[in-house]
Amino acid sequence: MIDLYFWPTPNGWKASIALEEMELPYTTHLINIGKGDQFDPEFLKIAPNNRMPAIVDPDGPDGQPISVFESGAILMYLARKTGRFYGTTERDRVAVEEWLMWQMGGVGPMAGQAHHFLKYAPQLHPPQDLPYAKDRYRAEVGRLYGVLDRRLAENEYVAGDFYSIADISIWGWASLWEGQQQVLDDKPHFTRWLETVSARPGVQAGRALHAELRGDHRDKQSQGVLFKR
Ligand SMILES: N[C@@H](CCC(=O)N[C@@H](CS)C(=O)NCC(=O)O)C(=O)O
Repeated sequence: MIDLYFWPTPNGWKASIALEEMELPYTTHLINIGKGDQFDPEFLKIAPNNRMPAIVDPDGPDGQPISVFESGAILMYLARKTGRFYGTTERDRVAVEEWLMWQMGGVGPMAGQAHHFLKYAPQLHPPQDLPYAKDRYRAEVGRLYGVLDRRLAENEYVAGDFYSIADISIWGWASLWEGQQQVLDDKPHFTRWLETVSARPGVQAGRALHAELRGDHRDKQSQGVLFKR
């Protein structure tokens, strides 16, 4: 059994979806980020950046336990462990890593800031309604989704004609496009891909994990822990 340290967010879904897709049994440990569980000294031993997700695999390399933090590293570790969703050739793997890094360095941070300035900051006390920041992150997410749409015009999946951990990494953030104030009318390939990936049973199971706990960080405790306000 792999131990999954999790809260239902786009970064958390990468790990839960990968475990479901790879049919790896796991035990879920909730890290309530609105209450500050990410700062628990025991959690910091496996995730020193005080962010979830993280995993502990008791059957790691050489049969010894291993802990992994950073969702991209978790995806790569699990894909190597199972030999699944990483393509089959060196060219495939390079493409998977290009798009996985594109997600980790681009879509995740930019969409995260878009959520912050479009949804969370205006709810703070006092409200932080910052038009420049809203415009900047909305536009950058739109630019990234345009890149994705053009890539998907020529490839069924993001790394090529095969489903991979790169798709898994992008899907959760992309599925929340409305909250990022995006339009998809001009992105038919993105829309087609979103529907295809959303229909996968492994994606649905990973997305459903503790979905009832999803919050909007409106309460004062969450705002204090997450935004230091
Ligand atoms: N680069 C990290 C980002 C993880 C991350 O930002 N997780 C958020 C939830 S989506 C978190 O744990 N936030 C807690 C906090 O901000 O204190 C990864 O991909 O694993």
